[in-house]
Amino acid sequence: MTMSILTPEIRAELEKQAIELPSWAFGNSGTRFKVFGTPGTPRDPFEKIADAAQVHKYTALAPAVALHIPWDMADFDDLRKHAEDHGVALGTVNSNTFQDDDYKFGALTHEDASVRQKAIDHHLACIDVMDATGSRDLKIWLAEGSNYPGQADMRGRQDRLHESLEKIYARLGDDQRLVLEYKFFEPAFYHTDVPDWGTSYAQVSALGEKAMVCLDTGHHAPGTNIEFIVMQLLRLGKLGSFDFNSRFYADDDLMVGAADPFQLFRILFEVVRGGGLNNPDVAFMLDQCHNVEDKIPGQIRSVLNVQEMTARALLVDKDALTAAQRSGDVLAANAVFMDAFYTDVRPALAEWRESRGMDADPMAAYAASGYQEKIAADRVGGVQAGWGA
Ligand code: LRH
Ligand code: MN
Ligand code: MN
Repeated sequence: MTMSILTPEIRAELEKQAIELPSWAFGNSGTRFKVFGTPGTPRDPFEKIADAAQVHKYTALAPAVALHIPWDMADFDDLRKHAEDHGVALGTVNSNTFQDDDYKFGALTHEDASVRQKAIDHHLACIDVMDATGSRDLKIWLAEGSNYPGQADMRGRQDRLHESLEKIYARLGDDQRLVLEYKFFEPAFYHTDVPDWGTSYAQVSALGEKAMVCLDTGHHAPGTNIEFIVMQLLRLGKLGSFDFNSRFYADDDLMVGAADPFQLFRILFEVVRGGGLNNPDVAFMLDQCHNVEDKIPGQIRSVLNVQEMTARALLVDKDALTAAQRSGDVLAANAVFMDAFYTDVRPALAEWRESRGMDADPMAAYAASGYQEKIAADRVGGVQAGWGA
C-alpha cells in the first residue's frame, strides 16, 4: 500500500541509480584548526575501498569509488581486483595539483613552461592509472588563481590553460573523458582560473566531445540558482558529472541534502526534466568529508538523501505542471511542484527495499552489523589515512 506511491516506472529508475563515492570521505579530515581522528579509519586505499563497499552493501546505490592521485597510490591492478572482490568498481580519477610547492603560483596556467609540463605530466600519469583501473573519467579541479588585483595576467593564464588542457585531452583513450570542475574561490581569493560554469564550458568546448563540465554543488556563491546551471548544461549536452555535497557558508563539504534539501530537490528535478537521470554521460558523485561524524554511516546517509530526493523529483506530476505553466497559473504550478517535494517517501522506500530482499533501514542494519566495532579494534597502529594521505 505505502509502496504504491512509487509507480513501476519510478521504481525502475530508482533501481538503476548509481552514486560514486569519494575515497577521501573515508579518511580523516577536518578544518585548518583541527583534524579529529576516528577509530577504525582506513590506513591505505585498500581499506578505504573495503569501507566504501559497506555503503553499497546496505544501499545498493554506490557501486563505484573515485580515487584521488597521489592520495590513493597503490598497485592499481591489485586495487582493481580488491575492489571487484568487494563488489565495487574503481571510478573517476581525480588529479591533484594543489599540494606541491612548485604549484604556488599555478600549475596548468603557470608562467614557467617547466612547471606547466610537470602538471601536464601528472595528468598523463593519472590517465595511465585510468588505463589500469578501467576508469572512464579524469576529473580536473585547479587550485590556481591570485589573491591580489594586478598579481596575475588573467588573460594569459586562460590561454595557457587551454594549451595545457589540449595536451592532456590528446592523451585520452576513445572511451575516456575529461571533466573540468569549477569553483568560485579558495584557495585563491581574488580570482580563480576556472571560477564558474561558463569558463569551464568555454574551456571544455574548445577541446572537443570528450571534455565536459563537472558541477560541484558546494562551489557557488550563496544564492546562486544552481538548478538553472544544471538545466543549461544538460541543454548544451555538457554536464559530465556532479560532485554532490552541501554547504551553509563556503565549500563546507557537508552531507548532500543536509543544508538545503529543497535545493537538492530542485536540482534533481532539473536532472530528471533534462534527461540526466541514470544517463551514463552524467555521473553522480559525492565529494564530502566527515569531520565529526562516523564516515561509513555518513556516506550511507548521503546516498539515501540523494535517493529520497530523486524519488520526490520523480513524483512531480509533469502533465499537471505543464498544464499549469501553459495556462499561466502561477500558484497551481508551484503547488504541483511543492506537493512532490513535501511527500515523505521514506516509508515507501523502506518497503521497496524489503521487497528486494534488502534491509528496510540501511543505517540501522549497518549499525547492527558490528563492522564499525571490528575496524576500530583491527586498525590500530600504522598511519591512518587522512584528507591528503
Ligand atoms: C575542491 C574539490 C575538488 C577536489 C576535492 C578534494 O574544493 O571540490 O573536487 O578534488 O575538493
Ligand atoms: Mn569537488
Ligand atoms: Mn570543493
